[in-house]
Amino acid sequence: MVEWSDAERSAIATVWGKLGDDAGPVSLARCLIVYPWTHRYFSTFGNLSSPAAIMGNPKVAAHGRTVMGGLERAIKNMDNIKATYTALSVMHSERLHVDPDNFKLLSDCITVFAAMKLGPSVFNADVQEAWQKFLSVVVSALGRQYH
Ligand code: HNI
Repeated sequence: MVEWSDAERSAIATVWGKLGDDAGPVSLARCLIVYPWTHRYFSTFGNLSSPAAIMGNPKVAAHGRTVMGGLERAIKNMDNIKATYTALSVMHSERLHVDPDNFKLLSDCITVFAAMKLGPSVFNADVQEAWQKFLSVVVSALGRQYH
Protein backbone atom coordinates (compact mmCIF):
# COMPACT_ATOMS: atom_id res chain seq x y z
CA MET A 1 0.00 0.00 0.00
CA VAL A 2 1.27 3.49 -0.80
CA GLU A 3 2.13 5.62 2.25
CA TRP A 4 1.19 9.32 2.13
CA SER A 5 2.53 11.84 4.63
CA ASP A 6 0.16 14.50 5.94
CA ALA A 7 2.18 17.06 3.99
CA GLU A 8 1.76 15.05 0.76
CA ARG A 9 -1.98 14.64 1.31
CA SER A 10 -2.29 18.37 1.96
CA ALA A 11 -0.22 19.31 -1.10
CA ILE A 12 -2.24 17.03 -3.39
CA ALA A 13 -5.52 18.43 -2.03
CA THR A 14 -4.24 21.98 -2.58
CA VAL A 15 -3.32 21.29 -6.21
CA TRP A 16 -6.58 19.46 -6.84
CA GLY A 17 -8.59 22.30 -5.32
CA LYS A 18 -6.94 24.93 -7.51
CA LEU A 19 -6.94 23.15 -10.90
CA GLY A 20 -10.39 24.32 -11.96
CA ASP A 21 -12.84 23.08 -14.57
CA ASP A 22 -10.57 23.72 -17.56
CA ALA A 23 -7.80 21.41 -16.34
CA GLY A 24 -9.12 18.35 -18.17
CA PRO A 25 -9.96 20.01 -21.49
CA VAL A 26 -6.67 21.95 -21.65
CA SER A 27 -4.51 19.01 -20.54
CA LEU A 28 -6.07 16.53 -22.98
CA ALA A 29 -5.81 19.07 -25.80
CA ARG A 30 -2.15 19.60 -24.91
CA CYS A 31 -1.56 15.83 -24.97
CA LEU A 32 -3.17 15.50 -28.42
CA ILE A 33 -1.14 18.46 -29.77
CA VAL A 34 2.22 17.52 -28.23
CA TYR A 35 1.88 13.76 -28.84
CA PRO A 36 -0.09 13.48 -32.14
CA TRP A 37 0.01 9.68 -32.21
CA THR A 38 -2.54 9.74 -29.40
CA HIS A 39 -5.15 10.86 -31.99
CA ARG A 40 -5.48 7.20 -32.97
CA TYR A 41 -7.62 6.52 -29.90
CA PHE A 42 -10.05 9.34 -30.61
CA SER A 43 -11.11 8.66 -34.22
CA THR A 44 -14.75 9.32 -33.29
CA PHE A 45 -13.94 12.76 -31.86
CA GLY A 46 -14.14 14.62 -35.20
CA ASN A 47 -11.70 17.36 -36.23
CA LEU A 48 -8.26 16.98 -34.64
CA SER A 49 -6.41 18.37 -37.70
CA SER A 50 -4.77 21.38 -36.00
CA PRO A 51 -4.06 22.76 -32.52
CA ALA A 52 -6.94 25.22 -32.96
CA ALA A 53 -9.30 22.42 -34.02
CA ILE A 54 -8.24 20.30 -31.04
CA MET A 55 -8.63 23.18 -28.56
CA GLY A 56 -12.03 24.00 -30.04
CA ASN A 57 -13.27 20.39 -30.16
CA PRO A 58 -16.17 19.91 -27.74
CA LYS A 59 -15.63 16.14 -27.56
CA VAL A 60 -12.02 16.71 -26.48
CA ALA A 61 -13.18 19.13 -23.79
CA ALA A 62 -15.88 16.76 -22.56
CA HIS A 63 -13.48 13.83 -22.45
CA GLY A 64 -10.92 15.93 -20.64
CA ARG A 65 -13.51 16.46 -17.90
CA THR A 66 -14.22 12.70 -17.89
CA VAL A 67 -10.52 12.02 -17.34
CA MET A 68 -10.48 14.45 -14.41
CA GLY A 69 -13.54 12.66 -13.02
CA GLY A 70 -11.40 9.54 -13.08
CA LEU A 71 -8.65 11.37 -11.25
CA GLU A 72 -11.16 12.55 -8.66
CA ARG A 73 -11.95 8.92 -7.84
CA ALA A 74 -8.25 8.45 -7.07
CA ILE A 75 -8.17 11.64 -4.97
CA LYS A 76 -11.09 10.26 -2.94
CA ASN A 77 -9.44 6.84 -2.55
CA MET A 78 -5.82 7.77 -1.90
CA ASP A 79 -5.20 4.63 0.18
CA ASN A 80 -6.55 2.25 -2.45
CA ILE A 81 -6.01 3.74 -5.90
CA LYS A 82 -5.02 0.38 -7.39
CA ALA A 83 -8.33 -1.29 -6.53
CA THR A 84 -10.28 1.86 -7.43
CA TYR A 85 -8.79 1.73 -10.94
CA THR A 86 -9.11 -1.99 -11.69
CA ALA A 87 -12.13 -1.63 -14.00
CA LEU A 88 -10.68 1.47 -15.66
CA SER A 89 -7.40 -0.34 -16.30
CA VAL A 90 -9.21 -3.32 -17.79
CA MET A 91 -11.20 -0.95 -20.04
CA HIS A 92 -8.14 0.94 -21.29
CA SER A 93 -6.36 -2.33 -21.92
CA GLU A 94 -8.97 -4.71 -23.31
CA ARG A 95 -11.54 -2.42 -24.93
CA LEU A 96 -9.56 0.69 -25.83
CA HIS A 97 -6.12 -0.90 -26.36
CA VAL A 98 -4.42 2.27 -25.17
CA ASP A 99 -0.63 1.91 -25.07
CA PRO A 100 0.08 2.36 -21.33
CA ASP A 101 3.08 4.59 -22.15
CA ASN A 102 0.49 7.24 -23.02
CA PHE A 103 -0.77 7.41 -19.44
CA LYS A 104 2.49 9.06 -18.38
CA LEU A 105 2.26 11.51 -21.29
CA LEU A 106 -1.23 12.70 -20.33
CA SER A 107 -0.31 12.85 -16.65
CA ASP A 108 2.70 15.02 -17.56
CA CYS A 109 0.38 17.36 -19.49
CA ILE A 110 -1.80 17.64 -16.37
CA THR A 111 1.30 18.47 -14.31
CA VAL A 112 2.39 21.13 -16.82
CA PHE A 113 -1.11 22.63 -16.62
CA ALA A 114 -0.96 22.62 -12.82
CA ALA A 115 2.47 24.27 -12.74
CA MET A 116 1.39 27.03 -15.13
CA LYS A 117 -1.95 27.64 -13.41
CA LEU A 118 -0.67 27.57 -9.80
CA GLY A 119 2.68 29.27 -10.44
CA PRO A 120 6.03 28.79 -8.72
CA SER A 121 4.99 30.04 -5.29
CA VAL A 122 2.28 27.38 -4.94
CA PHE A 123 3.59 24.64 -7.24
CA ASN A 124 7.03 24.55 -5.57
CA ALA A 125 9.31 21.49 -5.45
CA ASP A 126 7.69 20.07 -2.29
CA VAL A 127 4.23 20.31 -3.84
CA GLN A 128 5.48 18.91 -7.13
CA GLU A 129 7.03 15.92 -5.33
CA ALA A 130 3.65 15.01 -3.84
CA TRP A 131 1.74 15.68 -7.06
CA GLN A 132 4.12 13.64 -9.22
CA LYS A 133 4.01 10.80 -6.68
CA PHE A 134 0.20 10.87 -6.82
CA LEU A 135 0.13 10.77 -10.64
CA SER A 136 2.76 8.01 -10.72
CA VAL A 137 0.48 5.89 -8.49
CA VAL A 138 -2.44 6.66 -10.83
CA VAL A 139 -0.38 5.75 -13.92
CA SER A 140 0.80 2.53 -12.27
CA ALA A 141 -2.78 1.59 -11.29
CA LEU A 142 -4.05 2.25 -14.82
CA GLY A 143 -1.39 -0.07 -16.18
CA ARG A 144 -1.99 -2.88 -13.63
CA GLN A 145 -4.41 -4.92 -15.69
CA TYR A 146 -2.24 -4.94 -18.81
CA HIS A 147 -0.67 -8.31 -19.58
NI1 HNI B 1 -8.91 7.38 -20.64
C1 HNI B 1 -12.17 6.70 -21.35
C2 HNI B 1 -9.80 8.14 -17.38
C3 HNI B 1 -5.67 8.25 -19.90
C4 HNI B 1 -8.07 7.13 -23.94
N1 HNI B 1 -10.59 7.41 -19.59
C5 HNI B 1 -11.85 7.08 -20.06
C6 HNI B 1 -12.84 7.20 -19.01
C7 HNI B 1 -12.17 7.62 -17.89
C8 HNI B 1 -10.78 7.74 -18.26
C9 HNI B 1 -12.76 7.90 -16.51
C10 HNI B 1 -14.32 6.89 -19.14
C11 HNI B 1 -14.54 5.47 -18.71
C12 HNI B 1 -16.00 5.07 -18.84
O1 HNI B 1 -16.62 5.49 -19.84
O2 HNI B 1 -16.47 4.38 -17.94
N2 HNI B 1 -7.95 8.02 -18.98
C13 HNI B 1 -8.47 8.25 -17.74
C14 HNI B 1 -7.43 8.67 -16.81
C15 HNI B 1 -6.27 8.70 -17.52
C16 HNI B 1 -6.61 8.31 -18.88
C17 HNI B 1 -7.65 9.01 -15.35
C18 HNI B 1 -4.86 9.07 -17.09
C19 HNI B 1 -4.55 10.07 -16.22
N3 HNI B 1 -7.24 7.58 -21.68
C20 HNI B 1 -5.99 7.97 -21.22
C21 HNI B 1 -5.03 8.07 -22.31
C22 HNI B 1 -5.69 7.75 -23.46
C23 HNI B 1 -7.08 7.45 -23.06
C24 HNI B 1 -3.57 8.47 -22.12
C25 HNI B 1 -5.21 7.71 -24.88
C26 HNI B 1 -4.12 8.39 -25.30
N4 HNI B 1 -9.88 6.98 -22.28
C27 HNI B 1 -9.38 6.93 -23.58
C28 HNI B 1 -10.44 6.65 -24.52
C29 HNI B 1 -11.61 6.53 -23.79
C30 HNI B 1 -11.25 6.74 -22.39
C31 HNI B 1 -10.28 6.53 -26.04
C32 HNI B 1 -13.01 6.27 -24.33
C33 HNI B 1 -13.50 7.61 -24.84
C34 HNI B 1 -14.86 7.48 -25.51
O3 HNI B 1 -15.78 8.17 -25.08
O4 HNI B 1 -14.96 6.68 -26.46
